[in-house]
Amino acid sequence: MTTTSPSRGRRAAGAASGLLAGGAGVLAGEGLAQVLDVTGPVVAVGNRAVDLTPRPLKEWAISTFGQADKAVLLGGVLVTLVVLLLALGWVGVRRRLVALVGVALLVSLAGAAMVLDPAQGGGALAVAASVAGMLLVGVGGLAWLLSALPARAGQGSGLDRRRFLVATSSVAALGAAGGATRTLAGETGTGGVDLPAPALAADPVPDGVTFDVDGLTPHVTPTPDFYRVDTALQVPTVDAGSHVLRITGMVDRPLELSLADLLARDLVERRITLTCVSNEVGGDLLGTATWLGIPVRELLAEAGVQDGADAVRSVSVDGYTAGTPLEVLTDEREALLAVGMNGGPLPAEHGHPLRMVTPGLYGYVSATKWLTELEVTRFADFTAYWTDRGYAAKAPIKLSSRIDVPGSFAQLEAGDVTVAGVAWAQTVGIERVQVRADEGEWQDAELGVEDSDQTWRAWRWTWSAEPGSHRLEVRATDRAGQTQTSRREPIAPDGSTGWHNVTVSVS
Ligand SMILES: Nc1nc2c(c(=O)[nH]1)N[C@H]1C(S)=C(S)[C@@H](COP(=O)(O)O)O[C@H]1N2
Ligand SMILES: [Mo]
Repeated sequence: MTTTSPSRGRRAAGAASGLLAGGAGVLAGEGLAQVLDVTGPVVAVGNRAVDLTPRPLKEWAISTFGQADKAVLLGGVLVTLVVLLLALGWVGVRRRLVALVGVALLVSLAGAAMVLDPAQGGGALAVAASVAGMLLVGVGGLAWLLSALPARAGQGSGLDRRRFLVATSSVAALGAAGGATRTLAGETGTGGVDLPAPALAADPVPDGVTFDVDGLTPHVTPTPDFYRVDTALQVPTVDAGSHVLRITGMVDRPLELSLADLLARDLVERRITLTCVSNEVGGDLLGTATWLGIPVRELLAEAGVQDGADAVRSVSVDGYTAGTPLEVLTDEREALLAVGMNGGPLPAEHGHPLRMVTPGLYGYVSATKWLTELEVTRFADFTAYWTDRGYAAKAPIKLSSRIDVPGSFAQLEAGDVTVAGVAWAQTVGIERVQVRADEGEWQDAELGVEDSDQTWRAWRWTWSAEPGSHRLEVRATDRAGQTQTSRREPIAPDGSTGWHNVTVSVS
């Protein structure tokens, strides 16, 4: 009898072997990486994928999936991996070498991503050991499974089947051990920072800063509700005890400051509204927190900035970089290196243990989280993460306003309706907010008491609503006399413009 092509059953068993060995390999790599304290293969591959994603796709992902964009990306990476492993196992029934080389290539790719990961703290040896574990379990496991595959599905001798069973359960056990190690050892904290009381506490929030209106954004954003935007697939966990900030570049005296050195200084506390350049008109990628920190200009003065410098390049432990104009970091707006947020230490997602907070500039050029270095330099001499992707090098926050209530498509009853929201023009201040219905006359809204020109300002207006469908619009004027333009600009390259509007129906 001459065998032609392998039976479907054998092919399926081969595909399953590919998935099992590959999956076990990944888990073994994850477990080893966890124990050896290096970035694991899944996150490393995901991080490379984030960096390689073209900007339009990234923007589409953020606008379509919002804060879930990272979960979607990781899901995509995993689905691709599963499909490749099934295919390689299927092919491997006939061409074992092709399958083994294929899996080895996948492992090498993951290994390369691990080596290139900017957050890769652990040593080369630890990375090599994790990759070796993946190779051993992934490639070795697949070779064993394929060789133990019963000759014909359903027809193999009892011995054949037992051999295959031993192989599958051994490979599965190795994978399970890796997965369990990963899960059990995966809990890492960020604690260990005792923040001293500020030398200069924030002024109390003035009475009347906001209005008692359901749905109106609170003046200070609770930390759990504070928006988060960063390129890190896995929030970096930075050990506060050994963290060092370096001030380098065009300075007379380069500085190296531990967190303890920084905390020994006079800390100031201020409320500042942070804003993301990706905030669409009407969007919620902004928030106000009480930040505790050290004025950047004091540290720059100590380092002694040299003539000719016009920029500070900030660097994060995760490899992210940003460029901030030197003048902004040294003027009276007093940008901070923050160690605390809303009365507690910075949470990991918001940059623990140290980040920049710069009033008046979009976050991508001024709010680097997990900060490790400030390099005094010239804009002509470097580019940064987002400027490499087409965003502007200089990005002051644009004057803007938002209607919080009523929401879009709200169903209202005729009569007096409260319309309310926030407006912001950080470092300039809000002078006036106006609202109109159905392109009628602009009406002045009532403003909340100003906290400072570094925070947003609440507004409220009472509208006598009549039955029908209506469109409400808002626009703000800043203290420099500039009124928001109606022209709609996209978020790239330096922030959106246009008037926010909501359509409501009144019965
Ligand atoms: N290390 C690092 N810092 C970063 C970013 C980042 O991707 N990586 N994103 C910036 C952007 S675009 C914004 S808007 C702010 C957001 O800060 P938050 O996540 O604390 O709200 O962080 C900035 N700092
Ligand atoms: Mo941002």
